[in-house]
Order: sequence, then structure tokens, then C-alpha cells
Amino acid sequence: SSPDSDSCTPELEKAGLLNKTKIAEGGRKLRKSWSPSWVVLVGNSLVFFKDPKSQTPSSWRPGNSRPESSVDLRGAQLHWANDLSSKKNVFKLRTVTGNEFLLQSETDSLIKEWYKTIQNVIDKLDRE
Ligand code: I3S
Repeated sequence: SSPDSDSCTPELEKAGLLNKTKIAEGGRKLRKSWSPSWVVLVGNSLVFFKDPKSQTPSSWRPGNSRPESSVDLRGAQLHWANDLSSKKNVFKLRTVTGNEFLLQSETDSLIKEWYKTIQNVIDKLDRE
């Protein structure tokens, strides 16, 4: 258990800058549009913020900034997806609702850490 587990504040697992594009919404394919996104993994959710320049790891909390969107990781699927882009280090996240995102970083170690951390949360939720 963590210091936060008894409070209303979910545990912040990870935060950082990744390139992001949504490629499907409810199973319907979307046109790719890559942009940098401040990504925060907190509790069971991956939260995306639009303006990375105005974000810091401590400013993700509601009230301090406005999330662009948020993804429920319960039942989600994660796959490396270098076949879906000319960019390197791309993985695909698919939600139970059929929303699909590609996330990418030029930094190998960074994207591997994100993949591992998100997969750990998905696995934990699968066991519940
Ligand atoms: O899978 P695609 O269609 O080759 O993806 C590229 C396009 O979405 C392109 O946009 P336009 O077709 O609107 O010009 C993007 O600029 C590229 O980044 C996409 O490819 P990559 O390989 O970067 O995911």
C-alpha cells in the first residue's frame, strides 16, 4: 500500500511527453494526426494533456490543468505496432470501447518503460 491509498488522490504512476495519435474511435478508423502529448498514468487511467509546455509532473491534478482526454485501461490491449507507422518505437493501445491510440518516442528506453508500466496496470486490472 502507498501513502496515497487511503486518500481521495489516486497514485501517480508515471508522467511524460510522448507523441500521440488517435487512429480509431469506437472501432471506426480515424485519420492519423500526430502531436506531442503530456501523458499521465494515474490509477486505472491514462490521461492526455494538450499543451505539454504548460504541464509539469505535479500539475496533472484536476483544477490545475485541463485534460484533453482520458483512457480507461481496464480490459485494454497493448501491442508494439511498428508496422503501423514509419516512426520507430510505436505501440498501440486499444480500449474496450474500440478507441485506438498510437504512442511513440524517439527514445528507446523511455518508450519501453511506458510500455512496461502500462502493461503492468492492464495486467493488475485483469486480475481483479
Ligand atoms: O499511415 P499513414 O497514412 O502513412 O500515416 C501518415 C499520414 O497520416 C500523414 O498524414 P497526411 O496523410 O495527412 O499527410 C502523417 O503526417 C504521417 O505522420 C503518418 O505516418 P507515420 O508513418 O508518421 O505514422
